[in-house]
Amino acid sequence: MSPLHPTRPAHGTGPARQALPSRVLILENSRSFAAMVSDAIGERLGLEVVCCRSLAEAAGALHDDHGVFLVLTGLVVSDGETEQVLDFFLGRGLPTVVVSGAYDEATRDRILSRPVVDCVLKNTPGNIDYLVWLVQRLERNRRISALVVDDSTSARSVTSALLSLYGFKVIEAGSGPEALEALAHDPRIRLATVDHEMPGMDGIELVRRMRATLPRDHLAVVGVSGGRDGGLVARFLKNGANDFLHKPFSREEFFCRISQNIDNLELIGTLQDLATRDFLTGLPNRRHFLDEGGRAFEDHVDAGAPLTLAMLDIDHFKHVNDTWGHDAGDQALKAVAQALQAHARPTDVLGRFGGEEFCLLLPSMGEAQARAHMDALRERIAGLEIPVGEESLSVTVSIGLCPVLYEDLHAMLLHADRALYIAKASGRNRVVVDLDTELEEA
Ligand code: GH3
Ligand code: MG
Ligand code: MG
Ligand code: MG
Repeated sequence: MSPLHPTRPAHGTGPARQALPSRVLILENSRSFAAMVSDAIGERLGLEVVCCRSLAEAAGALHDDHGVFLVLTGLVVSDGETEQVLDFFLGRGLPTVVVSGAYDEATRDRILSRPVVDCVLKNTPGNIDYLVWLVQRLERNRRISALVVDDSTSARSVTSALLSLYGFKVIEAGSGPEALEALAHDPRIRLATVDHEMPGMDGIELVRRMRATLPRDHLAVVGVSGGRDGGLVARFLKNGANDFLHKPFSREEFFCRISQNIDNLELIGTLQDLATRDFLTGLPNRRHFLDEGGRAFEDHVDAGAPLTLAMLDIDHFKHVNDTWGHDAGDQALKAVAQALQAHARPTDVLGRFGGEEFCLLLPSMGEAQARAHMDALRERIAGLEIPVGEESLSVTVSIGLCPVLYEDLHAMLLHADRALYIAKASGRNRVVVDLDTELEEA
């Protein structure tokens, strides 16, 4: 694998969310508008909102450790107007979005001459949706690194300042080779703006090289140029750029383009998740398990390392559904999936194999170790109290193990299934290891 290829973070594991401030402050003298925005943000994004009606109140809310990462503010409150309001928040270094009922051109220009994130018009159709989107975008940007590639120091700092304003962590590179070096070392870079006119390696060549290792679903690339060469945009796009910006660009155009590209990247991630995850439990689905498991199998064959496959099946699950109802059955499946996930080591490959069947592939574990590891899981699952209304239900699982690397993963699955069948037949709620014998012809 090329050294440039990033190690992809596992699904759902990002930098810790709780480490970042997560409150939104709204300064607004209309109680009804503030309540509408605050409810929408709270309900749809699960973020805490602090509503204030004056600068004095806002000052009170912004005590030490206030946890506010974003301000949405009107321009007129009882103790201040436009300039005082902007000075108040910008002076405290808080990312600020202005939400106001009306702007004349001059006011709007005056506001945009200050480093505010955006100007939003109040009381227009769709504006609440836009604000919710904006808050979510700015909240998420904080976990994304952006790379600015430009040989001009001044152009680089303008773009960097904008990206920082929108919450991204920014990394700068003054040339193509520097950019490739940065990408090789930081898999969190998900966005790059690339100037075309650079000495040595030009922007198009750089994009081509980036794409050799970084596909579109990992890195969004926006080409930038001040040139007027009509064919340039097409060449950027054909060589792998997602989008293009002509210099000089307006701040608002820049923000829209960047956000759209990041949104797309996330959308692809979500779609990939839908294709590889089981909807009910969030575990990898059968197909994904077979793909990942197949790879792990090959690695272990090559390395001559031990590998054990475990197949789990919930006991008398039909009876659980019949007694408690299908919804309670679903809750039980989720609880078992959670226990599995919590019990698995980071290197284990797991998946929901079918209805109430799960698989776990245990790298570097031979028979004895795997048996102990799976027996502990069996006990853990038997100890679960799964709430159903006022009551709770419990379930047990039977587990079949195949500790031998047969010709492929499929063969290991057949052997684990045979052991599972024996576990069921001999009383359930137990772990059985497959005998190292030929399978009988079905
Ligand atoms: P055994 O101990 O022999 O495994 O008995 P069992 O009842 O668990 O096995 P059986 O294969 O007869 O029944 C499996 C049941 O799992 C039947 C099916 O309705 C239920 N099931 C499969 N998928 C789901 C699901 O997503 N949600 C719920 N609630 N039930 C499911
Ligand atoms: Mg240049
Ligand atoms: Mg079954
Ligand atoms: Mg079953």
